[in-house]
Amino acid sequence: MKDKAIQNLVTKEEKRQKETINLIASENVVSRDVREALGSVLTNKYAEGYSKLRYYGGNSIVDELEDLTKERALKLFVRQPADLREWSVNIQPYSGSPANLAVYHALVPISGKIMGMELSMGGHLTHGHRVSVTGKLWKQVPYGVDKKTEKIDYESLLKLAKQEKPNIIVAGATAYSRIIDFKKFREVADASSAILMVDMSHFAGLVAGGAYPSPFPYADIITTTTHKTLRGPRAAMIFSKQKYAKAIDKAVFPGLQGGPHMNAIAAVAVALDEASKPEFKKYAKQIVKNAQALAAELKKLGWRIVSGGTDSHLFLVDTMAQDISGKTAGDALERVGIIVNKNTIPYDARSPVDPSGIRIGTPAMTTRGMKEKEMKQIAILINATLRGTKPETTLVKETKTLAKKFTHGY
Ligand code: DSN
Repeated sequence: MKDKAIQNLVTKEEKRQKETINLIASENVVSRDVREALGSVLTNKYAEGYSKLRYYGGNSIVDELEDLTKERALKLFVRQPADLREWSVNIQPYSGSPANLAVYHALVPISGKIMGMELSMGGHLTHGHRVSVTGKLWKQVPYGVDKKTEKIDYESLLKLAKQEKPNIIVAGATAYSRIIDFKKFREVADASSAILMVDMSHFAGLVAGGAYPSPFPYADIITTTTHKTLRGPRAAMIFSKQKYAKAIDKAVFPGLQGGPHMNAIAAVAVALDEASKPEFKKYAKQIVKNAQALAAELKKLGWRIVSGGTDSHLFLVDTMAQDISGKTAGDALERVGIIVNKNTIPYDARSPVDPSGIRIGTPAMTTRGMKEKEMKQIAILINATLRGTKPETTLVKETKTLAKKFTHGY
């Protein structure tokens, strides 16, 4: 790169990534092919509209690209060929937030109700939170988890939906470690005549790899980002049952977006093909095994894991149970090279800027080649850091040595 200032920052960031242990649940390490597609000449092309219905010339090749990407997306997630006719997919959303916004824009009248998991319980801003535009244009009906089990209580969910009659119910979360029962959500949606949307952004890769139940037999709409467990570029997709497809397409373009990022779409196509391979199934299962091993080891070392464990790629640690705030814990871990994010835990009495816990996820380190043995080592490093049982300088060295052994993907 001729721009030395930027090249220098890219090189430094690559070094930082390789020398640290990345436990951010929503991050991953994409393949070289995904990066090549992102950096390709496709970034030069404007393609407002949809395949064969563009507002610019020169789109015959990107039309092929868009069609192929959609075909790959449907093939990966809609397993039964007979069901393929039922589903449509829009692969133009720039990322998860605009994808969710497009769904509401298409299907929920302004001031209508979005029933979504409360942010502090593990939901997402775009599930109707008041600081997001999704909570300003629409009214959120928030649901949470049971105080004792810290799991979704489907009876309360049903009661709330019947009482509030939301227009749309969103199943999905950013900090909920348990399997979501999509069949129960379907029953709740049917009982309240609501549309059922699943935001599978966090666990899409696990669904693709068969390590998490598929929402496709139950949902009307499924949104997902492509850069988390799915291990693609930063982008998103909206799957919808045919009867909603036209409204969704119109909401994405011209409703909310301009020209699609064709380079990102090409990278999504690459990631979708990678996710269809047998190795990806192994990868998805290993992500869950690693999260379970890490949670179990931390539990053994005396840390309280929210809901007692995990069925997925992530879990929450209640650091306040040991009198350490989430921010203090996150900062201390970052100083030794372990990257997590501070996170609220259900019924948190503290604020999101300094909450009671941290969120830990395994997709990135699993891509880099780690297995259960390394999860045990990471748990020991986390425990020593947070309890201050070893000098920070020693922990910095131990973390770096471990991280540098696992750089697969770079
Ligand atoms: N910020 C993402 C996450 O980390 O879960 C969701 O948008």
